[in-house]
Amino acid sequence: MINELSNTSISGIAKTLLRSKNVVIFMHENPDADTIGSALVIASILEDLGKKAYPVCCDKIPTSLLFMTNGRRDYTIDDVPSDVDIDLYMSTDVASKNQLGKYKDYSDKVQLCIDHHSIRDLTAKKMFIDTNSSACTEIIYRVMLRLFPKRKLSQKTASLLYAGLAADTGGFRYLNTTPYTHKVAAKLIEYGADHALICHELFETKSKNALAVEAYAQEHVQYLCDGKVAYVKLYLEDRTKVGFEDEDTYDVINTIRRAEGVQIAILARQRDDETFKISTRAQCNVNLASICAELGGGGHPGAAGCSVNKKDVDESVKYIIRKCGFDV
Ligand SMILES: [Mn+2]
Repeated sequence: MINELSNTSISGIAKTLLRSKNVVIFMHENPDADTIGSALVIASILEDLGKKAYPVCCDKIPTSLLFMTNGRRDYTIDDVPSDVDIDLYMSTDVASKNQLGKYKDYSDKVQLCIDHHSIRDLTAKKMFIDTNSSACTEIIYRVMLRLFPKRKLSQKTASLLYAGLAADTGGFRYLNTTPYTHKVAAKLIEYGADHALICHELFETKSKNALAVEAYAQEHVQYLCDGKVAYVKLYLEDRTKVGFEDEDTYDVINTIRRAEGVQIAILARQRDDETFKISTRAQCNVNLASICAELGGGGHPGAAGCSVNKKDVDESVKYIIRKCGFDV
């Protein structure tokens, strides 16, 4: 299903890329394999076409995903040489202006959004929003096919696209996985995507700090509403006490939602003196994206989040739980 905000097509994306010379591609904050894979493959398409491409992310690439970037940690706007005239700013996998983080002011400059999130406040002149795509890299694969119908994808490109697919479908387990996802994955393996290594890096390997914060979360999780809601709150001081960084908390929400009977999992993680980041997951039929959008966030129906003021965090969590149909 193409979102009603969409006003361009795969060939429209291809035309826009062909017309541009110097392109900035924004990834979202706390970058994941999908936004990284999408941006880097678009960049390599553009480079192949003799253009200049600058993938940009407001946050560092997490250690666990450095296998995708050959160890490169930073993709900042300062990488764009000052004498280069950017003629296209675009974004991949970015749903909201806030997800541009410190580059939020660039949101008005974005002329092309390629994404699979339906609820969004980042808009552009050209939008391709396909909520049926399991991952943004599934869309980028179609762009590649359009631009180079005869060419074999390189192993590197196939691996980057595969990483996005695998990550956003939880290893092809989530509801967003479609027959087409599997077809694309099969093609990417034919092109040499290193699927076993990618899945090992994405799902089987964790930093000791990540394991520590997950253990801490399991110890401190509260089961509310007859065990249907799992909720855990992490404070700034827990970082030094337990020993973890932001990037180590990526899987905490998945750890707490695995408890039997849990339908809604909520993580409230203090980001700084002022704000908490709330992440939510649902195993039942609710639309967390629209609930979180009411609080200024967004995401997918089953996985969404928002940032709230420190003083509002408890009320916001209660609001989300009630909106999901539970008494708290
Ligand atoms: Mn995605």
